[in-house]
Amino acid sequence: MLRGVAEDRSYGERLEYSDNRSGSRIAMRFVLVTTNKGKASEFSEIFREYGFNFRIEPMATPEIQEDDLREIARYSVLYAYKILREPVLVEDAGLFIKALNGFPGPYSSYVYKTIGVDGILKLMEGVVRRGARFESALAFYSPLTELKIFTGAVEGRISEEPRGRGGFGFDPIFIPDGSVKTFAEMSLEEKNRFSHRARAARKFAEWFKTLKTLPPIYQD
Ligand code: ITT
Repeated sequence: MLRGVAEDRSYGERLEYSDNRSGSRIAMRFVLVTTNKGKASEFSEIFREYGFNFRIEPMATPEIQEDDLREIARYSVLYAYKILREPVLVEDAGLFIKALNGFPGPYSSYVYKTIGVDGILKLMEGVVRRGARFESALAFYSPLTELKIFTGAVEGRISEEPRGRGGFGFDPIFIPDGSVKTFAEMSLEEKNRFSHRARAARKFAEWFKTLKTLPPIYQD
């Protein structure tokens, strides 16, 4: 079985892995840059399935004003790379509500911190068509691979009231299509079966694992 290293300095978690076939450590590794612990847990769960060798760096990166999440992620990953000088992965995500013409979209982080879940529910008072979608844009940069972007999305609707205690951000008011639960009522594994982040993360992971046949991008 192939295993990897997940090293999380900031959140106090460290997992050791080795490649049982050769007994050697895997040299390919990357840094996941995020200040959001909820995101970090969701990514970790998926990357663990793939046995990736990564660590989490809670560094804040500037978020440029842009409508396109991919552009925001692209800017952030290059900013992070210039500081860390290691293969780096960042995500920009957002909630797009149809009745609000896509608001809060790229401004989700700011809107969550200011008006929050209750503010969104107020804006949605009396609104019958409650369709919404979460989007995720993942940007990876290493000198060997250059810049790569992976996206994921999940359609759903905004609930009438907040439900559930799990997850983070707008999870208590988002019900993905195919479920009656909000994301906050789901376990992490269950949310990962639906979420925008999990979809983008799996696309990245499927691509990243093919790099194992290329020269290592990072040596211990
Ligand atoms: P980093 O940039 O440090 O990764 P952040 O929380 O600022 O953390 P984003 O800019 O991608 O990350 O944040 C978008 C906001 O959208 C986030 O703070 C949440 O409020 C919301 N959001 C994104 N994905 C979400 C999810 O899976 N569940 C609930 N809310 C989410």
